Amino acid sequence: AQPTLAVVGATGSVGSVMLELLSSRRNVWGEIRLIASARSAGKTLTCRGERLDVRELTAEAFDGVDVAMFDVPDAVSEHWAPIAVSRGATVVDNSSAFRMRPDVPLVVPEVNREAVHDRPVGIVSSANCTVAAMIIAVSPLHDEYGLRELVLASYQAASGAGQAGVDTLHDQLTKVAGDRLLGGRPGNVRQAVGDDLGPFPAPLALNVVPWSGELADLGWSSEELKLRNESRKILSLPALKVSATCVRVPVVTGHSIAVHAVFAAEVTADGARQVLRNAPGVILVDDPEAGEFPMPIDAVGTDPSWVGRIRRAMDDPRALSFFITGDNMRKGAALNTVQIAELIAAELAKGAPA
Ligand code: 2RA
Repeated sequence: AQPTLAVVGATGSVGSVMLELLSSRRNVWGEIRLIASARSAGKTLTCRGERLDVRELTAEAFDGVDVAMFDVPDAVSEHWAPIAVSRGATVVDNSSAFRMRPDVPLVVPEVNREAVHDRPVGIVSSANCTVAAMIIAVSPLHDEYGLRELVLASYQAASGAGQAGVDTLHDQLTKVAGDRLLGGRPGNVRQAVGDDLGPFPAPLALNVVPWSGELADLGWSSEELKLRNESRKILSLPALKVSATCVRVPVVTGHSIAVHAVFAAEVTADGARQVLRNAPGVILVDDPEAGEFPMPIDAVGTDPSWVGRIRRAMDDPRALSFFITGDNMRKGAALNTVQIAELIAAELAKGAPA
């Protein structure tokens, strides 16, 4: 029989993308069980053309479940993932709760799919949305040229902060739209937006906010440390030098990252394009003269990382600069988690030890 899949957080914004993917990808699942918090339980959602009732998150909800995908806040994963494992499920967790634990693999299938099979506590973590988009392009270049350092600037969409982020951006844009000069007069965006900041520390409309996540050590944000720590773990490069600045931008969906990568070997832009042209999960869009760039408005709703603006550093033949955009709700969250779950389903189908 095909494995039973649970979707925990099914009513959330990432959860709904998971259901969409499960309905459009080749089906490898038997029963699909939708699970959510008590306040969201009882809703009925559609997946694979079936109307499914959303069940409340309880221990019993995991009885008979082979694989459980979680897209819930860190604290909820922290508490419930071990319970799901104790009821027999293998957990694929999209929160950051377990990502840096040495006994939990952190996986982006295009880069390190083999890590899925070594999961001593029955949990596999999916990577941060910005990391997932970036690492898919950086990894093949590392394989070819030997990565030594990453200097990153992210341009992260409002939907990375959930539905609240999207609603806040929409409300703020409504308030600032219409007055063509508003963005050009000091202080007026703050005045127009008022105190409706939602999940952001400052107004997002007509602005960029150089912050994502929570305050961490030495002035770094938690998001910037994720880009450093998760990249090191996924690439197995514990000494990789990473410096990231994570910025929220007034985009609904689509995270972008400007990358400066320093390698051991000399690189050329054409050589890098050749490597990326054949890389899994990458679309090369690199023709500035024709106005072709990786941009959120094109990447949204698609699976790959869109990569362009590839050029060799003017002052270092071992360094490349380039730009990446990916749909943070799909490959950044729902798709990466679904792909990992499918790898586990394939393992179960072969009768390997779950
Ligand atoms: C964000 N990467 O964009 C974080 C969580 N999705 O807010």
